[in-house]
Amino acid sequence: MLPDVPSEPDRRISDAEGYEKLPGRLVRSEGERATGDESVDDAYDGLGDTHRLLVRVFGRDGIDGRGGTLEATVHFGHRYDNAFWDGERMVFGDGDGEIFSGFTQSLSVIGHELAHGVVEQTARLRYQDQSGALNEHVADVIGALVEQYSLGQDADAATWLIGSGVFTEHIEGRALRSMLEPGTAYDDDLLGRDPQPAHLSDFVVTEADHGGVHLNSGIPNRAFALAAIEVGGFVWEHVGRVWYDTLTGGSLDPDSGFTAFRAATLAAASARFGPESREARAIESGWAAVGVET
Ligand code: ASN
Ligand code: ZN
Repeated sequence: MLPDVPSEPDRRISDAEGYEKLPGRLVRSEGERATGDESVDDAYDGLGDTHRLLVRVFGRDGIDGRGGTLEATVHFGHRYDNAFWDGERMVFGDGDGEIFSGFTQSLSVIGHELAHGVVEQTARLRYQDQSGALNEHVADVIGALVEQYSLGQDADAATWLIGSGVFTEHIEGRALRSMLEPGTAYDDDLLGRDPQPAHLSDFVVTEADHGGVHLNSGIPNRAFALAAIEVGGFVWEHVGRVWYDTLTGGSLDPDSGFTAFRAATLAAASARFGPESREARAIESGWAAVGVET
């Protein structure tokens, strides 16, 4: 049940002031006015947007579902080229100014990092191999949904990009990843070409990056985007809802791979919309299009 009065977030933004030391100095707590530091204020607003999606659409009060504080640190490290969830907080670097212009500029990145906290509290997908790619995938789904919900975009209007705005103008690229067209987000002299696979037959077997979790997430990402577009309308109302149900429904275990995850999404779609529903059929064809079948 959704609460009658949607609960408000409780945000705390800290500033690492260029050091790689956490949590940094607390610079903005809930209800305090904008600081004028763009990274601080973008993080504060992005956490608010993500909280709004979770509470209003999914009835979940924040990362832990109990209104716990949303903690973030900005200006982490010197020219630091990443953002991450450390198990307790979201952490954002400023970027080196040559490739990356900062990580709080993208709402989908903020939603992605917060989502890692939600996954840790729910399905606990192990951050290795296929379950790790699914962990990355679910974080991208929530990142994309936050952006779509905040902008009021339907499946066709959505960009399906994760991290647009994080590259400087020197880079030939649209974003970190494309959920709809994995492998096409960037093609740059310095960075090379976006290495994400878009089909199970191109699954990347590697020791690096916990078994290629940021690469192989392209496969479920595309299944999700295709299913969402096939249904049409606001994604958070149907396929997004099914994914949230899958995450919280208790049928996944930490080592679930693509096949088990597919089955869990189909069961969740049947439970919410019916086994012969448009939603269930679209999800089935989304998975088939990327080569994930029974
Ligand atoms: N930005 C990356 C992520 O959230 C950082 C990492 O690889 N841990 O997935
Ligand atoms: Zn991630």
